[in-house]
Amino acid sequence: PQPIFLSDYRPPAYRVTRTELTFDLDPHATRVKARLHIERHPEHEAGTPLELDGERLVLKRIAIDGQPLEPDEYQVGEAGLVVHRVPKAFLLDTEVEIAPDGNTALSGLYRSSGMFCTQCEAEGFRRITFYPDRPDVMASFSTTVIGDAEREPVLLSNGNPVERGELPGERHFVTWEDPHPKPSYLFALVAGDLRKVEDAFTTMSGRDVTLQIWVEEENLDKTEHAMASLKRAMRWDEQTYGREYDLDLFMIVAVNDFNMGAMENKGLNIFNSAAVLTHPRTATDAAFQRVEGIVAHEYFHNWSGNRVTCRDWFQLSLKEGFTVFRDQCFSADINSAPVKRIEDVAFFRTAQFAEDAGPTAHPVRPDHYIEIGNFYTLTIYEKGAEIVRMLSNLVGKEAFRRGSDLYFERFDGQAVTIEDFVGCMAEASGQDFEQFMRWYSQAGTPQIDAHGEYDYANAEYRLILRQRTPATPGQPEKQALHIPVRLGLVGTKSGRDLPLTLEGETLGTDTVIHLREEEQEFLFTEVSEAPVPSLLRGFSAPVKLHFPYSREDLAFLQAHDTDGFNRWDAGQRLSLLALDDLIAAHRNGVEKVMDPRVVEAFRVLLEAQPDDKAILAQMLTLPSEAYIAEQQPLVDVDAIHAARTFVRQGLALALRDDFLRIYRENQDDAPYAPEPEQIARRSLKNVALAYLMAIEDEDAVQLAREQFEADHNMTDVRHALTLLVHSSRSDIADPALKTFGETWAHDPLVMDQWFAIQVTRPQPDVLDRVRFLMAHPAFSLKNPNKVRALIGTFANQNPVNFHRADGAGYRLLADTVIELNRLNPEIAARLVTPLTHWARFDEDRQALMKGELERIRAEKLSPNVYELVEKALA
Ligand code: DPP
Ligand code: ZN
Repeated sequence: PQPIFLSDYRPPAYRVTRTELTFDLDPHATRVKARLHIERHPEHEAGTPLELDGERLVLKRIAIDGQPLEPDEYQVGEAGLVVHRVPKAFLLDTEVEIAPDGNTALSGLYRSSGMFCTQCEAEGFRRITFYPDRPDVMASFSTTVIGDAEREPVLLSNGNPVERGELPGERHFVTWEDPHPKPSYLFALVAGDLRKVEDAFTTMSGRDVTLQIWVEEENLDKTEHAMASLKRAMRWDEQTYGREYDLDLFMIVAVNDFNMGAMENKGLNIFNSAAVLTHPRTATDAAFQRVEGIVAHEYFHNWSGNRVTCRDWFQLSLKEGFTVFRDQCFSADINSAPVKRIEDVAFFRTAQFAEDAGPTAHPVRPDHYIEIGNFYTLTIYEKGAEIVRMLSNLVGKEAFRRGSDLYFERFDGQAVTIEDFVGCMAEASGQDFEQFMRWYSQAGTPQIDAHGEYDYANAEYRLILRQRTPATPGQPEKQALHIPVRLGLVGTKSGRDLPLTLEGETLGTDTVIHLREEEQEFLFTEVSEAPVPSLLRGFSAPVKLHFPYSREDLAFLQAHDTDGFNRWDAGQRLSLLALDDLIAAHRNGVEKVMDPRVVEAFRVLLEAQPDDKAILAQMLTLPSEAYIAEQQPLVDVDAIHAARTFVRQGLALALRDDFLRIYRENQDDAPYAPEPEQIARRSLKNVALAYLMAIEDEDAVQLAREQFEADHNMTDVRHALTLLVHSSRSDIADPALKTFGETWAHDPLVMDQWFAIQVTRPQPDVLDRVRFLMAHPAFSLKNPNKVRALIGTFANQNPVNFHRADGAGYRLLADTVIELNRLNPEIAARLVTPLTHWARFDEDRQALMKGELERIRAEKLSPNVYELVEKALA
C-alpha cells in the first residue's frame, strides 16, 4: 500500500450536485441503484476521465444520460471505476450488487443483530456504490429504501421522509430527502425491526423538531438519559454558539456491532449501543456521563462537521478537535467543571502522551497516511481539542464566539481547512497565529523545563522557562512553539496568590505568559514574599512541565493553590515522587518505606470538610499504573504495580478509620440519579472502599459484599464486584461473579463489564481466564465491543499480566490481531497498539514484542494493520 500526501491535494475534477439512491435490501445480495447528477469543474478540460471510488461492488449496469455504456468505454478495477469520456454535465446511472451479510469489517452496508445499517466515515460509502468518495464533494441526497415488510418494518435514511408505500411480494419502501448538501461519509441507512421513543424540541426560533431514538424492543427502557442529554445539548449549542438544528427530524439509532462510539450522519446519528443505552441497573455513572458526552458530541457535529466539513481527511481535526472541545465544555457546564478537566487531563496525559512518544506519533494535521481509518486517534481528537482550547483562551470568550460565528457563516455548506478556522479566530481577535500554527504540523509532546529564584533584597521572582520538543518519526528537528502558560505565585507566608507585576505591568493574581522562544526569562517585581509558583494552571497547554518542586512545596500547593486543577496536580506530583523512590527500592531489593509526607497530605484531605466531594475523590486517587509508567525512562511493570500497591496499603493502614468514616458518611439509599451530587458521593465512597479492600480486612470484605448484594445500582455493584474479584477472596468473589453472569446473560452491555472485571485481575492466573472467556458463548470476535471488553481491556489495563516475562500475553494479542485482520481491519489495527510501544520496555520484553510484530507482519495484511506494524518495526 502507498501513502497519500496532503501536498498532493487537488480539487475534484467532477462534482456531484445531486445523488438519488435506491436500495433493494437483501442480506446476501442487496441491489443499489445510483443516479448521480455530475458536472465537470470549469478548470478541468474536456476529456478528463471520470474516476469513481468503489470496492467490493459487482457492477450490473452503467449508463450515461440513459445510454448504456459499451465495455470499452469504462474500466472497473479493485479500487473503482473509470469512464474514459464523459460530457460536461450528465446523469450517471449505475446498479451494483453488494453482500451486507458477509461484511464483517462493519464499513459500508452491513447487518447487525438482523438489522441493516451503514458506517461510511471515512471511506465506507465506496463499498455501497461507485462515487467520488471524498468529503469535498457535497450533494443533496434522495434515498429510497425497499425492504421486507415483516423483517424490516422500519426503513430510515438521512433527512425527512417524503413518500412511503407497499410493493408486491410483501415488500415496502420509504423515500427520504435530505436537502442539505453533504459528503458521502455522512450518508446513513438503517432498516430493521426497531422500536422508537419519541420526544420534541422547540428551537430558539420556534421551530418544532421531532426527536426519535430507535432501539431493539428490549432496550426501550434504556433511552431516557440519552434523550435528556440530546435536549440539553441542543439547548446548549443554541445558547453557547448560537447554533440551531436545521431539519424537522433528528434520529438516533442504537446498533450492537459498531467500530466507533457513534457517527454523526446528517439527521440520523448511528450509535454503538454502549454509547447510548443506559439504565441505573446496567450502566455505571461513568457510562451515563460517557453517553451524555457522546450524544452531545455527535449532535454538535451537525454544525462543526456537517454544515461545515473537511476539505480532505488531513483536516480531520478541524471537525473532531473542535467538536471534542465543544463536548468537553458542555459536560463541564452541566457537571463539575474542575472534575471534568481533571478527568480529561488525566486521560490525555496518559494515553495521548504515550501515542506522541511512540512510533505512530503524528501531527494533529498529518501530512501523509496509508489508511485514514488509523488516524481517528487521541492526537487528532484530544490534542486537537487542546489546541482549540488554547485558541479560545488566547482570544478570550467573546472573540472566540465572534470567530466561530464568522466561521459558521462564511463556510456554511463548504468543505474547508484548518487555516480557514484559525483564520476566523485571527480575524475576530486581531491576533497573529503564525507561530501558533506549528501546533498543527509538529508531532510530539513539548517539554518545558522551568526554574525560578526569589530575590529577597529586590522583592523579585525570576522565572526561566525552556521548551524542547523531542524528535518524532520523520521530524528530527522541532521549532519553538507558542505556549500559553497560565500561572500564579502563591506566597509561602500568606498562602495566597500574590499580585503579579511583569515588566511594570500589573496583571492581577492569575495571568497567562507567552513562551515563544526556546528559552525565556520572566521577571516579576514587587513580589512581597517568597512564592511557590503554580504553573500551567488548568493545564493551559498540552505539554510536560518540569519544575524542581520539593515535596514540601507540593504539599503546600495541594493545600493552598486557588486553581483546583493544580491543587489536584500537586498531589499527583507528590505521590509520583514517593512512588519513584518505591519503584527504585523494589528494583534494588531494598525494603520499601512509606513516605510520611504522603500519609500526612492524605490525612489533611480526609479530615477537612470537603467542599467538593467529586474533587476530593479525584485527589484521593493515586496516579494510575499507566501514568506512572509514562513518567519512567524504562517501564518496569512489576515494580510499578508493587510500589503502587504498597502505597495503597500504607495509606489504608494509616488512615483506615478515616476511610471507614468516609465510606459510611457517603452511603445513600436514595433512588439512583445520574446527577453530579450523587455521583460525587458514590465516587468518594467507592474510593474509600477501594483503600479498605487494599488491606482486605474483614470489615472491608463485608462492606464490599453487602454493597454487591444490595444491588442498588450498577456503579456500586460493579465496583464492589471488581474489588472482590481482584482480591484474594475467591470464596466470595467466585459465587458473586457467577450470580452476576447469570443475572445478566441476556444483556450484552453488562456482559462486556463482566468480561472486563475478570481480565483486569492482577493475579497471575488471569491469562487462562482470558482464554477461557474467549470461548464463552457471550463472546464473539466479530463484535467490536466484545473484543474491546475482553482483549483490549486485558492488553491495556492489566500491565503486569499483559507484559508477563514469558511473552504469553503478547502472543495472545498477536494471535487475536492476526485473526481480526481478516475479519475487521479497523479493530485489528487498534488492538495492535500496545505491542507498538515495545521500545519502552527491557530488552527481553522488547525482543518478545518485536517477535510478535514480525509474526503479524508475515501475514497477508490489511492496509490498516500493515501501516501500524510497519511503523512499529521501522
Ligand atoms: N463518529 C466519530 C466521531 O464522532 C467520527 N466522526 O468522532
Ligand atoms: Zn466526532
